[in-house]
Amino acid sequence: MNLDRRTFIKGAGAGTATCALASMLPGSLAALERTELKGTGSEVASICEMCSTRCPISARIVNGKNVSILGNPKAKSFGGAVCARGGAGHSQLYDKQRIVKPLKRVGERGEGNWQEIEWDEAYAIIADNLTRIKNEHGPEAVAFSSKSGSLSGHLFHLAKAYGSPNTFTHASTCPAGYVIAAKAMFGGKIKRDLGNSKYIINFGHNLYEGINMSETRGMMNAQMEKGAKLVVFEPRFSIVADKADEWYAIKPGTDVAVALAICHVLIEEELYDKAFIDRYVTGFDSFASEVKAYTPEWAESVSDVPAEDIRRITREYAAAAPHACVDFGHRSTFTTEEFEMRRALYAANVLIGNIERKGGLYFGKKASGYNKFAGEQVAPVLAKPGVKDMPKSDAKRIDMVDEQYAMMWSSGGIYQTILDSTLEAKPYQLRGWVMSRTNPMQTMTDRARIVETLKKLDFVVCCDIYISESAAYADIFLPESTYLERDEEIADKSGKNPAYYVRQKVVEPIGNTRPSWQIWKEVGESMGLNKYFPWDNMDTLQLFQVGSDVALLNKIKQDGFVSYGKPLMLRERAMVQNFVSAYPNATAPDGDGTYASHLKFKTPSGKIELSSDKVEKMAPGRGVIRYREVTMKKADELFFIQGKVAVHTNAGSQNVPMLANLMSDNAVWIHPVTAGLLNIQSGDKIRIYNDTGSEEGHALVTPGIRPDTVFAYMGFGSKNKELARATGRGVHCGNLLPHVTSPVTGMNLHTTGVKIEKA
Ligand SMILES: Nc1nc2c(c(=O)[nH]1)N[C@H]1C(S)=C(S)[C@@H](COP(=O)(O)OP(=O)(O)OC[C@H]3O[C@@H](n4cnc5c(=O)[nH]c(N)nc54)[C@H](O)[C@@H]3O)O[C@H]1N2
Ligand SMILES: Nc1nc2c(c(=O)[nH]1)N[C@H]1C(S)=C(S)[C@@H](COP(=O)(O)OP(=O)(O)OC[C@H]3O[C@@H](n4cnc5c(=O)[nH]c(N)nc54)[C@H](O)[C@@H]3O)O[C@H]1N2
Ligand code: SF4
Ligand SMILES: [Mo]
Repeated sequence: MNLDRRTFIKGAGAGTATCALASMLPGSLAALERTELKGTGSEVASICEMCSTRCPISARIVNGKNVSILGNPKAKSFGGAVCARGGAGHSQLYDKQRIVKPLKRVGERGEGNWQEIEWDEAYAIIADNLTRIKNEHGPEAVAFSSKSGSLSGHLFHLAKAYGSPNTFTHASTCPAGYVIAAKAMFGGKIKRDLGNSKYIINFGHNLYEGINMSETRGMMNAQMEKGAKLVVFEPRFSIVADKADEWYAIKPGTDVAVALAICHVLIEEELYDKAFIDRYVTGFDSFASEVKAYTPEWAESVSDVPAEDIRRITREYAAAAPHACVDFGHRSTFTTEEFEMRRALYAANVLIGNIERKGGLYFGKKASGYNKFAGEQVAPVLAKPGVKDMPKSDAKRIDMVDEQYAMMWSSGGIYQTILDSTLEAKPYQLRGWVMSRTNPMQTMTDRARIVETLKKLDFVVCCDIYISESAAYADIFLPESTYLERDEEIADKSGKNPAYYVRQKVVEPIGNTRPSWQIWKEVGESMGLNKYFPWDNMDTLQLFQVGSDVALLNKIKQDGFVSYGKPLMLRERAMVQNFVSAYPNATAPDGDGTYASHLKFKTPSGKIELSSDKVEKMAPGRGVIRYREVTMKKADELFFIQGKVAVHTNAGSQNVPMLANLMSDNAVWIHPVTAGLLNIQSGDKIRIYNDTGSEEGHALVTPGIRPDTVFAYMGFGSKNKELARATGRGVHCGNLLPHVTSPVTGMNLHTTGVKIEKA
């Protein structure tokens, strides 16, 4: 076969990102279509929730049944496509193992005995218990947690109405590292324009498996259509590594050394953008003096990446500037030095001045700011539903974010402190936990400690669509309607120009399920908190958002995804000119034809803070980005790292029939030399263990990993009996991860040490 690299990329990109459904699942889907496609069909535009990327979709319905899900063609950057998981939405929807009636636990927590009850009874039990805890211990004794999104908005509204400040999203298990680092340096979140990048340096952002449709497609297009070069630093041969021009098997946890060495070369060889630094950056001098020591030779000794390659790659990167980018990644938690790592990656972008340039980093252009530039109302500005005079809690949060993690947003919080508060009364005793769309047993750390926590609490409520491993320990289980059965608020999806989209009910709910907004409102009402829930239903909320502009609401619903204006990057002349010619009242461009003078940062100095006094005050010693050695494992252990797989979402999709059919197990990747020393062959049963836990699984012997490292896809090996297709299959990562919290970001750590032996 004569396949060149581009053909490979094309094949892989399609396989992971778009075509897995079409090419790999003909059996079940085709069968469904053959039997169902005879009736009248229609399409509903909505939003996927098979992962929290939340892509715009178009769902096909025949005879009242959802038969297929495609991307919404109106959302161009998503390419009108969904990934394999997005395409499997109806398999989740119609899964017979989904829970469609509220449940009450009978017997011990986690024993797996349940009794179906009516919603009213569930609400009454919840109201009794939450009211009792509030009266006896104060409302702060109950924690509320949910993956962020519409759901968390409604759950946290209930928390506020009830009086508890203790709300948590998945922040400290996923995005806090890169978001907090961006806050420190740029004053807020920043995006990457991979699609227009000519040179991409990637530190373990596995976009061809950890899929985000628009970014995955962006990177695919950059590589395939525009000839972008991709360099990947990754301890294992991931799919992104496979599709890269160059792959370096970096030692786990040493990315910050290589990133700082790149900065060192940029400064030492004067390859950085001096004019940009002078105009927009503060703290350059102290940064430059710190990185003097971080030579490529030093970085090689730390990371195993050859010094000469670091120098060459840096020169190539600088030559492609400003249309080049060091990808700052997504899931962090590789080491306790996440904050330094993400800041070092951002710094390598700042130095080449790629901010608000094509192929670099840019800020989202939401309606209000965009309209100001345009001098007219190009995009509608939506109202935010809210209630005045919500109760204010005087209690401290259990994670003490104000004192310890001042840059963490309070609705995010340090999730894992729920364990410390419950088990050690730190800083005070927690008594109840209401969780929704989250499965901490798998996705936090130290599963055994979470079991203890859930057993010790007075009262636990879980809202999910399956009895997840965590839900298995609930007292009351509330079955949410899946995303294909519920309406939600209009959501902002702005990129380089404003855009909105909306989740709409595709089919009527199966069984007796309800959407989150309704569940948490009704729980509130059952506790007598009616005045904090003045809206009737989702229609009322949507109408409020659009200021009763029914035509606008209908347009957003009809199209599913509505984009306004023209893409705008403030330092791209052609874009600014395009913008100005479209809007006669637009702000006048600068002398050079750009909006460069309007680029401001919401930091204390109004500039990019390469080094930061604010950070220094908050975390002494961290004002300037610095390398610190971290110990992630014992000398005789192997690094244990994890990642996403293209056909599953975290720990939430392993029971979905179509996806379970594609993959139901995670092998442990081991290098042949290591495997040889341990007398292990591919397929052998192995035990993987450390001081935190022990798991049994099987080995995949592959040269695609460093000899000192083992890898497993996360989310497998559930231990509860309710997830029949997923339970007991594979290695449970959360059972092997100790409970470690990183400074500044509050991230919990997902890399640790393990030993392996033949089972
Ligand atoms: N060891 C290890 N841990 C990790 C990671 C890792 O790579 N390794 N990755 C981390 C990352 S990046 C993240 S984002 C977190 C994610 O961790 P979590 O936030 O816990 O999310 P998920 O595992 O995606 O899914 C949580 C639950 O949502 C349920 N669910 C799905 N749809 C719905 C719905 O519509 N309504 C309701 N109520 N429930 C629903 C699923 O059944 C599942 O039980 O995990 C983190 N934890
Ligand atoms: N198919 C699919 N897509 C997803 C998800 C999913 O579960 N499935 N989840 C979504 C979510 S919530 C998120 S946050 C994103 C996450 O997307 P990514 O950030 O790409 O997340 P991961 O796959 O967890 O991890 C990244 C890679 O880092 C590597 N790695 C581990 N340790 C190190 C290290 O020290 N250095 C370097 N350089 N690399 C290391 C791992 O081998 C892994 O391949 O994906 C999203 N998209
Ligand atoms: S990346 Fe895939 S699963 Fe996630 S929202 Fe998009 S289509 Fe759905
Ligand atoms: Mo995530």
